[in-house]
Amino acid sequence: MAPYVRRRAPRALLLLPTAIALSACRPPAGARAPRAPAHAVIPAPAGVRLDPSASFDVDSRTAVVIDAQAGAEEEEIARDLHALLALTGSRAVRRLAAGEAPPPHAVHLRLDPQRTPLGAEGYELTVTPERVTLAAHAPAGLFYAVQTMRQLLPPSVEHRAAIRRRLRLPTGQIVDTPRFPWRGAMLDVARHFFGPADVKRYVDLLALYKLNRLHLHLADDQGWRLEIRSWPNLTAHGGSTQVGGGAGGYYTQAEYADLVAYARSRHVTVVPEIEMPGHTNAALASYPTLTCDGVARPLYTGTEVGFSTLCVERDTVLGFVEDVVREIAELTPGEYVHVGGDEVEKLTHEQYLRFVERVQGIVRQHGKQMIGWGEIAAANLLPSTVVQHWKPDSARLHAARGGRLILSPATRTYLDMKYDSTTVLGLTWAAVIEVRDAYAWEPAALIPGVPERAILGVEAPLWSETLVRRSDFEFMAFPRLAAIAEVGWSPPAARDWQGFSARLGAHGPRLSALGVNFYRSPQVPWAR
Ligand code: TNX
Repeated sequence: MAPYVRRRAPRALLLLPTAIALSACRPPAGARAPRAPAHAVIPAPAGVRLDPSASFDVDSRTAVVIDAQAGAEEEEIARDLHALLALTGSRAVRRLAAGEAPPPHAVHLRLDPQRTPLGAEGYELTVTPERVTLAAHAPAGLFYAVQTMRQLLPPSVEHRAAIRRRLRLPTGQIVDTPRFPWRGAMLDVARHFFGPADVKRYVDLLALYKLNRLHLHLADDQGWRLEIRSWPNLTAHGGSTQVGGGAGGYYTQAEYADLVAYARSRHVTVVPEIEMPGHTNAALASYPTLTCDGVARPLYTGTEVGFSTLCVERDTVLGFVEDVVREIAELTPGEYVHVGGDEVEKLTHEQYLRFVERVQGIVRQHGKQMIGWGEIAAANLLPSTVVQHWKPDSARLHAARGGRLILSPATRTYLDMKYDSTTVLGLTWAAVIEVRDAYAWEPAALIPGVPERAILGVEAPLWSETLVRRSDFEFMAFPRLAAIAEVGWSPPAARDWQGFSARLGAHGPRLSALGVNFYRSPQVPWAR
């Protein structure tokens, strides 16, 4: 039996919602080793009933089946599940004939048009000893049902070469929908550049925790990382270095499109960000026409902020913004374009607000919704524009006008903050953030006067001034990103630190099997 499945428990307890079922597993006061939780699913599902005294065993008889009328997305999800289970008896996903019932030992994936309460991302997972049924109203829900099933299986499911790999699922039912539609992670590929393979790997890990937005910070003072065909020097020159003076790099449009498609197949929407009018030194180094004095700036490899700005009143600058937004909008199927807008120190407030409003118009003309950091809320924004809160600032103004916020409080969600004073990587300007700090906060109580309905969701930014390699950013992201994922997905009644830390402890072997370089926080009872 999997180490994290409680061996024997009174049935009645297992029929309660997650929080109650988990609190029943809390160790008595004074006990040292916490008992294994009833399950180790992160984020905690909204409703769980499990009976681990019986199980569905994956073996040579197991087949993955889809309905006769299943579409391409369902089939792809089923194929991924088939690959995860490394089924030996059946070579492929089987499509049922019209009206055919799923055979015994089947794992059956089905979209059900009747199940509207499950919404765009909810699912129902039902396990009996004979069959597993994953049902959803939409493909993303089926995808998340698979992620939950994966986490109910032992960590060896993450490595097909594991010896004595015995895939067993506890019986029961999970019915689950997310609290917020926006559950994001941001990766700064501008300060240090990370190639497409590293980013894809991050997407895979986001999907495991049901995160659905990857915000890519594509341009900053130190580098411009996305090819813009009408302004080729942005990447040719502006992409040629990074913090510390390394070689930098950039994504061609084909690489970016491939990344977007890869993320999409994992139900992650890529949100591109081009910072403006500040944080633009790489652009100012590439094109002197973007500066007020007509002199190109030198490339910059330090970590100061606030010193650069586009010359916002020049026509060439608005033409530049228009070209960049147009090319990005064409490449990006998602609804959003992020334009930064933070930490502008070299313009008057009036110049800044006027520029933000003009950029909003350009983004809208290209059919996208604008997102910007908290500072933009002082401008005259459309309610459809989204403001990303990161420090106590003007974001609440936007909620007051009916707009929505993404919550990224730096003291809770900034994955570039150190875990404690001994962490080698990262910064400390906002806080040191242990795993419990990242977990134990309530979005609807964060900003006085900003109610739940004004909150689109949560996002964890990972700035890369001190992060050079993939293993660096994984160490800062994990396990705190799992905490943020639960803040964004789980209903408040299903959340508590004791339960979360016990479940997180069981993810240690899973993250190790996936090869993730994660921080072994002393706050977490890691499974061995
Ligand atoms: C603030 S958060 C910034 C970034 C830095 C980060 C470092 C925000 C909108 N701006 O430019 O990289 O702090 O933690």
